[in-house]
Amino acid sequence: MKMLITCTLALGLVTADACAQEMIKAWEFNTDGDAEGWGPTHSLAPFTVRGGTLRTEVTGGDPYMHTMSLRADITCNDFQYIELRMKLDGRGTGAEFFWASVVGGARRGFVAGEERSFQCIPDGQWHTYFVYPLWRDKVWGLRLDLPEGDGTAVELDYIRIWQGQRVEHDPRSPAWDFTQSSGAWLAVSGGTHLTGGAAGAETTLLTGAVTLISPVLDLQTTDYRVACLELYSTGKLAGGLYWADESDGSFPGCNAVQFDVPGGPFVTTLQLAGSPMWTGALKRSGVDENVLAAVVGLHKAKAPLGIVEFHSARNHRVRPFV
Ligand SMILES: [Ca+2]
Repeated sequence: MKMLITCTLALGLVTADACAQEMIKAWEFNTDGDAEGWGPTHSLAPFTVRGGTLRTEVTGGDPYMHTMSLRADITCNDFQYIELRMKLDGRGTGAEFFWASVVGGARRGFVAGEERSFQCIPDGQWHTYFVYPLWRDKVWGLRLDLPEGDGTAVELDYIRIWQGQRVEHDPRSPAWDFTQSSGAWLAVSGGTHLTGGAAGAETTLLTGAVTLISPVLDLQTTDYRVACLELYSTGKLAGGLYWADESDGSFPGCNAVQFDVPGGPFVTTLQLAGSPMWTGALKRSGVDENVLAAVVGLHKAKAPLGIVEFHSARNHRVRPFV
C-alpha cells in the first residue's frame, strides 16, 4: 500500500502529455467461459474463466499459456508495454512474456531471444506488473510463462498491451536531461513507468528488482572511460550498470559493473576502460536495482549532474550523460 501511494505522488509530477497513451489490445476475461483466444499450452490445468478472471494451476515443469488472437499485427516500438494484473499463490517468482514475430512477411513462432522476464510476488494478493518487451518489427502472438512449482494457483484479471508515450532521443547523444522527460529510458520490468519530473526521472519498485534500460544508442565504448552514476533511493540497493553491443534489450551478464547504494543520495564513478568487456559498439545501456520496497529517483541535482556520466578518453571530461 505504501508503495502505491508513493507511486501516485510520483505520477502527479508529470505533465498530462507524458501520460498520453493508447490501448492496443486487451484480454479482460470478463465473460464466463471465454478465454478470449488464450490456451493452456503447457503444464496448466484447469483453465477457467469465471467471475471476471481466468484461473489456472501449474501441473508440471515449464508452465505457459499463449494466444495468437492479436488479430492485427502490432507494429513494434520501444514504448509499447504489457500490463498484467495477477494473483499468484506459490513459491516461484520468475515469469516471462514471449512474443511471436513476423519475419520477412512470414509468421514465426516463439523463439529464444524474443522474451522479457519479470519478477512476480507469489503472496496470494493482487499485483499489477508492467513489462516493456522492446520487441521489433511486427508481432502476432503472445505467450506468458508462469513461475514453476506444482500446485501454484494463478488468477488473471486482465492482460493489456498499451502504446505508451513516445520519447525521442538522438542515438548519437550520450546526454539526457531527466528534468525534461524520461530521456527515453524505460523501467522495462519491476517498477512503475519511469517518468520525468522537476526532481528527475523516477520509478517505484513494484517487485524485488527493477531494470532501467536506455534508448538505442550509436556510440563507441572506446570514446569513454568511466560512468558516473547519480541517483536517490529511499532504501538500500544492490545495482549494476550493464551495456550491450546489440540493441535488442538483452545484456550479457559479464558486461556489467556492480555497485551498492546505501540509501539516500548516491553518486559513484564506475571504471569502464580497462575492462576486457568494454569494447566495440555501445547500443544500449541498462541499470538494474535489487531491493524491496524502495523508491529510486534518478536526479538531476545541482552538481554533479547525471544518472550515468561518460567521460571522454581524450580529455577526461566531456559529454556527460545529463
Ligand atoms: Ca477481468
